Amino acid sequence: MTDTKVHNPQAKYRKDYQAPHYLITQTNLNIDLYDHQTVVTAELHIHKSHEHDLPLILDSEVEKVLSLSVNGETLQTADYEQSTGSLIIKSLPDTFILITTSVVDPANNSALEGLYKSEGVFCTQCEAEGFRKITPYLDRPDILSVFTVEVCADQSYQHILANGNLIAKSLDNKTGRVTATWHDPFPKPSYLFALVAGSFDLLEDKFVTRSGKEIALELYVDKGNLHLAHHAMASLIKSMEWDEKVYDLEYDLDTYMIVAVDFFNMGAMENKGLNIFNSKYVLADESTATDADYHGIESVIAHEYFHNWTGNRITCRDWFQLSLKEGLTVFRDQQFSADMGSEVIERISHANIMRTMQFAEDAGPMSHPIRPDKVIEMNNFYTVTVYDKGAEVIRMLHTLLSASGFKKGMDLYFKRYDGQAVTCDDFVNAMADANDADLSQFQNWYSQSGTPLVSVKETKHDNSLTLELSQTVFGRESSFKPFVIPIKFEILSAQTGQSLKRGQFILDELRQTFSFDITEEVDIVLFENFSAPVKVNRDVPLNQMVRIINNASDGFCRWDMLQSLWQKAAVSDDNSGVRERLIEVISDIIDDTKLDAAVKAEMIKIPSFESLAEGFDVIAVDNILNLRTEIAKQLAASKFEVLASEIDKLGVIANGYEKEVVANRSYKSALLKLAAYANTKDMLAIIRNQFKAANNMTEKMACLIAASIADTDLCKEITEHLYQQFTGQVLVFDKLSQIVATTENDAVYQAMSDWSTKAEFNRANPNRIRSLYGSFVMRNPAMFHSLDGKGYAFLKDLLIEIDSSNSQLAARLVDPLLAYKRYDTKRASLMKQCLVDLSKIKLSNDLYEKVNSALG
Ligand code: B3K
Ligand code: ZN
Repeated sequence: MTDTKVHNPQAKYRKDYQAPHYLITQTNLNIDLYDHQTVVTAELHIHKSHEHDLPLILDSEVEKVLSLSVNGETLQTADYEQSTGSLIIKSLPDTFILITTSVVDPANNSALEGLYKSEGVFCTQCEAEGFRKITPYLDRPDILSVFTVEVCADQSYQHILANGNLIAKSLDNKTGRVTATWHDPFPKPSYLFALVAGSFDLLEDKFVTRSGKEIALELYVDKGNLHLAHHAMASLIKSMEWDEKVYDLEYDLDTYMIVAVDFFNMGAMENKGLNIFNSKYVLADESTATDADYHGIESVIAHEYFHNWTGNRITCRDWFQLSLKEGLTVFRDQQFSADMGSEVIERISHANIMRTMQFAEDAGPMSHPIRPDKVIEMNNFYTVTVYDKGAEVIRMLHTLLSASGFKKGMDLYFKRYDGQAVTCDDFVNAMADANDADLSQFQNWYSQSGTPLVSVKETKHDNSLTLELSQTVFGRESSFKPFVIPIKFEILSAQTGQSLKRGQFILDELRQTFSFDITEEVDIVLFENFSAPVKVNRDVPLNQMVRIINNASDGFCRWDMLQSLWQKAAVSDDNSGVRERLIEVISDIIDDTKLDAAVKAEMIKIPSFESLAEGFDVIAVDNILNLRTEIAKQLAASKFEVLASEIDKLGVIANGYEKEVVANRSYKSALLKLAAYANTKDMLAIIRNQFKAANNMTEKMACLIAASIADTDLCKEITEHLYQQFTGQVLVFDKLSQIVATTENDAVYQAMSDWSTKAEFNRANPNRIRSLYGSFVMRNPAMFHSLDGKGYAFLKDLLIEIDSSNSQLAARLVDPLLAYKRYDTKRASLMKQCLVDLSKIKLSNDLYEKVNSALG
């Protein structure tokens, strides 16, 4: 079975939603697992939702349907119709039991959607529309059914798991096959169905809920990896505690299971009671995982856990409402991470995601509202817009209604809709009703795509400061409806730097004026804590920028104004003096001994190519690349002594994942990376010594990254050293792949080709492809955008290879080509040609939708 679908994909529209004509109250499955011939028997208890004579149209993408019966009577082939993607049965009674028997081929399922087998493990991924690949069904999220599932497999599979509670397990001695029966008492949509059969090591713990119920926690990992599961388990327990404390939400089943698998298209999946995780988001210890990995695990474990209420207990009516569960759950996991670590660092990282990825998506051909109106392939809409902008929209509600108002809204949402499949409107209405607020205009965030641009003009009079604000959306100036934009602000004395006032106001008209009674010269800080996902057009004089960088109370805003200064340097003439000023400011930051280590690390980082590109209408690739290296080199040369002594002072940092040591490692990594631009003998010696002394992966990777900047040979030497030390450990291999793929010269192609012959590199595994080739296309702008077009052609060939086996993966990797219109004519035409070439071959729905929207 491949994922390649017929080539006339039909779009679905949100406006066409119809309530289901049939409902399935009970779903009893028998799944007889075999590598190529798994037989799935589904007993579905169905009734009509109202009186009608309409046919039952099941979604069906199984290999083969063997038999069908209605109320015990076998259907003849004339009684039903099979067309692409569906199975249609006519003339049905009001209530009936439908039994279907069909066959699937898990071992040949390289798309990793539906039921698949990889490396000895059977597992499933059903969201969004994968269940129809397992059995014919009404595969839509508003069909909620109680599932009982019998899974039969050879007794060599030690663990046979499905959602809910294990109610029976037996072995047939004659056949050597085990049958495990699972029952999930909570009605659920098919996308939350899961099954796993394999042999694992099991880490067990327990959690006692606030009301005294004991929950068994079970974490299944590949044999030999038990020692890598403790951080994930600790993260789960923290998540359970946090959701009780902050939202009064307790877990509802008796067991919470997490299984880590190596072959997975994304991060993880929140199946009811049985989360399936990409092993990257479970396995970690200090010697193999970095602090970033630890953070990723903690936040993904939390995210999937939080879905139990925001997603599973209350789910989406249709897939256009995806942000109902994803935006809200991302917001909740962001709150959790901020509580576990640092709010400022979290906001910096989310603002970076919004600016480098979401604003870019919104400026490109796949731009869509957080609640899309039109979809061809649903898998294409698990986007930074639906997830991250969706979370920013929820955050604005939290800001507008206050933390306690937001909590009241959440309480009402759970009270009203528990056990139902609902819409984004339902969510906003619960927020409005609980607070007696009118949120009708706020809904514009759900219906309109594009990044709002807020222009700010400030005028100082004797006794007042006036801000004239306006909002617009590029390309839709005359047709968009104004957004409700909360603006958190601070007013600083220009002379003393002291904070005079902090608060928030709301921009909700096209143009609005706000005045403050102020007599002295002041600096106004806007969008504290990134209070709205907008671009800001504001001409801040250099001196004022610097004062804000030095004095703003909000660490996020100090960082933010520094990013604006970088942007200004990127677009200004070399002789404008902006670069010199930027260097001065960063030098002062480097010298500042009072700054918090984690924030300081963020402030001395050279912004990514993508974040500087965000300020350009036509992205000036070479200018941006040059600016980054030039400034870094000048800073490294002029501040080398200080950087080196700071690295030295930090010394050997204690291991552990406590906030303070993580901050120190982050600071040290940033120092090493910046100092590496000095590529002097002294620096090479520092990298060598630091590498030798490092006793955790965070510091080792920091040295490797520094070496990749400073010296090719040293980089190769450290890569080889780590490869030898961790041979066979694929998660470490992936880190090294990223370094190989970001080599900034033509040797990168040979290096990637050599690297891909290593035993660890399995082309069927999405993690391997993403770490090597994904890093090349997303993190190596110098080579990907090289003017000879080689980078683009490389990606095109890769997409052709991957699309027929794993279309979801291909559709993720194509993104950098879609934005061709934002590049200079030479690059744009090379990129476009690749898309044109792709459009001429038979593509999956996933890739078809993206390529065509870009060319259309
Ligand atoms: N809900 C899943 C993502 C499913 C992606 C389908 N292509 C994980 C998450 O957001 O928690
Ligand atoms: Zn999610």
